[in-house]
Amino acid sequence: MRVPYIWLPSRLPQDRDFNTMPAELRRLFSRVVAVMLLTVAWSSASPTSGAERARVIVIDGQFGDWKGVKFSDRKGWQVGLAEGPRYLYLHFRQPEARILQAAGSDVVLLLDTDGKASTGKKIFGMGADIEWNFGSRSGKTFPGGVARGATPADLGLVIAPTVGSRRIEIALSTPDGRGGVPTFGKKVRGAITTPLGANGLADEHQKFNYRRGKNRVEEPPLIELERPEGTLRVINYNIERDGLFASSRHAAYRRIFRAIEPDIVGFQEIFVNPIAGAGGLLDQWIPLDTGRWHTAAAGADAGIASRFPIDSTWLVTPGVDAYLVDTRATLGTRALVVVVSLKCCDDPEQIRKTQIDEILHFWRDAITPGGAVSLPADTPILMIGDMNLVGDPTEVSALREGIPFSQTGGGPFDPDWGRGPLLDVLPRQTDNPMAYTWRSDGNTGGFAPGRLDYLFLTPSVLDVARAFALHSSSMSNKRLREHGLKRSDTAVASDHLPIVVDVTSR
Ligand SMILES: [Ca+2]
Ligand SMILES: [Ca+2]
Ligand SMILES: [Ca+2]
Repeated sequence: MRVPYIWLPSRLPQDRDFNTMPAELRRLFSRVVAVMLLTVAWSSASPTSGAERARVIVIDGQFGDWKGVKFSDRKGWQVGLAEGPRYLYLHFRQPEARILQAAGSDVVLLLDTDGKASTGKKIFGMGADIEWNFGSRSGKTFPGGVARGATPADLGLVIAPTVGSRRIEIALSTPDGRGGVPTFGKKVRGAITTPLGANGLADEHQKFNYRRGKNRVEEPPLIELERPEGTLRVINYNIERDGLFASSRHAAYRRIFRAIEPDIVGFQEIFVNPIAGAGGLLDQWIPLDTGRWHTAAAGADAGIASRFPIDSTWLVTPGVDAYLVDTRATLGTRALVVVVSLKCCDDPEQIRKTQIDEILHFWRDAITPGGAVSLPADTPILMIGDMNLVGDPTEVSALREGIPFSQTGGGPFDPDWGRGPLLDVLPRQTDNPMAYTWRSDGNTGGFAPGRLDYLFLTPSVLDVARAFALHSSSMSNKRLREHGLKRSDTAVASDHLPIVVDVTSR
């Protein structure tokens, strides 16, 4: 079991006041905002395009969906609530950025789910039925007035983003009276506070009230699993410590691969098995009309399987490979696929930053004449993988925008062939208003599901036709039947979900 989060100081660069930034930083900040707008535009346009736009909230670390939801506000804390058919959604803005699930983060959520002071823990004039400590990643419910330990899975708790942020959005399941989730009544009360002072909790706290039915939202439309005609389907799949090769998981993987039918698969966590073995399994499960699946790996961990020939392979840095795939049959050109497994968790964060710099060094070389590697201009590039981005949010922007941490490899550059930043595709689950890609119910660290896996691509030469994460547990029986899946399949296969993008050449 690897613990996927690390500790970082709570104050992060985005706390800086925009107006006091030096000009260079302001320029950088404007670029970040532009990219964020691009990402929001994509994520809000894709699920609703063509259909009447219903009000939806997606737990994806983007906050445009909360616009207009009323906030309580006291001493720099703001809280807003909404509810959908399956979840209660809560958004809060903190006085400063935090990595919420890191030891030393000191935010506690109290929720009086039935609005009755007579049930739950008596505190701040209410009866809190759920207490969740984000920093220690532990919680309690109070059935019959007795405290009982609760996990994120017990509560259906999902948190975004996984990187440090001032703004946080969470979801809690609302299946009244079922499982470990306390009953939700007509009125919900709560408080966000810190575990200091008397009572184990700070006197300074942000209280809030919510009347059920006030901010109702819909769930986003289902995303179809089929690959749109004429597109190239690229998926990323962290297979959890060679789990693809465990025969006990084969039936689940077979159903998943048959439901998704990828053209190219980027793998992570192939440690001891040969990548050719992955190709052999795909030959059994989703055989090609002619020939066999192509595979390549430059080292352990990352690897690729492809319907199309793989012309070149580079070891970018340990855990990161790049492959030139002959995708001329669908894209009209070859594509570079960078498969990434960044250092996780307890490892020093500097390792991950060094890996990011080495990726950017390779990238700049690849899109520039001379040096060790040079691609034909405007070659489509995808970067997919388990990024393990769980700390400093600038690790995401560094990759997307081409901003190395160290100046020794050169300064910032535009990774989309000199035209700007990469697109962060940000797929959400087909049948769930969530964008998490990692979920390990009962993990000893108490971590809530989170977004660890990413798909980035060069938007000036690639269009996205469809994108999603497959999470079988949140699909209806009808949908599971339609796609030949079993409810437990994605959880049996891996602690990561497969994430999918269908692209065409622009
Ligand atoms: Ca959101
Ligand atoms: Ca109560
Ligand atoms: Ca070059």
